[in-house]
Amino acid sequence: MIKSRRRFIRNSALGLPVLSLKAKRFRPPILPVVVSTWDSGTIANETAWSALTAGEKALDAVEKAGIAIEDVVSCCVGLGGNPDRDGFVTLDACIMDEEANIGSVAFLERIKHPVSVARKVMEETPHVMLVGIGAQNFAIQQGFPLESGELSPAARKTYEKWLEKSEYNPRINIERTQGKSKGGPFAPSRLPDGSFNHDTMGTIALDQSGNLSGMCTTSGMGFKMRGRVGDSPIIGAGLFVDNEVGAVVCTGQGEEVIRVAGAHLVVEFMRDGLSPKEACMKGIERIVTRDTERAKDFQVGFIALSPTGEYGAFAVQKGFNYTISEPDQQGIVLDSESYFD
Ligand code: SD4
Repeated sequence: MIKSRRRFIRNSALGLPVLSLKAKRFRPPILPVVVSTWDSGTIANETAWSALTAGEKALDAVEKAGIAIEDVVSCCVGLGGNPDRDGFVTLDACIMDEEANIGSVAFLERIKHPVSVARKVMEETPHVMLVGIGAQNFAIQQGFPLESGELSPAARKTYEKWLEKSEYNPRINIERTQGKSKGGPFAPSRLPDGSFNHDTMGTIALDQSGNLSGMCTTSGMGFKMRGRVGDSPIIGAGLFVDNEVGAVVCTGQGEEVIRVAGAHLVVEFMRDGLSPKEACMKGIERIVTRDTERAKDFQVGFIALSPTGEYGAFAVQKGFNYTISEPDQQGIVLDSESYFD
């Protein structure tokens, strides 16, 4: 009784119809569904979609999506990514399943598949997060090969260019995602299929049994300080899954996402009855309205998926897109709406 009264008050305060939660619960689910950040998410989605339609669990599908994108030499995910300002590539990743099992690695070097190491942390250790040399040692013990640590030719070139000025400027990153940047340290790299590659890869999936899981994998912001960790490996910031409510993953300036525990925040808005897109929009509003002037200088994008297969996205700046696959259509890239034009 008290519980439902609280919900009534909360929903009324949001100006939402109180029955919306109930109504949403009866929407027939669309299964399976996979949603990934960016247009480079087509590779992740394709891989996850094959797994989901073969009847695999959402957890397996999102891990396979992460592996697929980590295999691609890109500026922002995996060992081909841009290095930190000392010239080392450091990787962050996490994974979460329908039972709130979680695993995460941060500041991991010379290991090709951080998403799989994160899953091993989840399944083989009593902990939820390993970092740095400890994470690397654990990965080696688990049979992951220690890679050379050489920068990819593209990252080497970009790093040498960056060293000329040694500037750390997230603003350039925004211009790049808006297609304005003509080059420089954050210039986009291309994937083998010719499409532009972008940032952090986050994938959330709903499997044929109606269960949700998600993963996030990244080399973090290029030219970050050595030791810097962003939102991507932090459960509740870069990724959050509540099987009854929804799954959310994000990309962009990690510091701003961590400040508001972004992915968890958006899931909680969904718990209050908002649709995935409305919840993403409210999450972005929360980030922007802390300091609207400063928000003009960074990008954050959320994607969200509900247990009934409804999805949505919202970003601070325009230029964010995401890839969806569902029974009627696969590998479709959608442009997100944004707070700023
Ligand atoms: C980070 N969120 O390390 C990641 C990077 C990213 O767009 O998504 N860039 O903060």
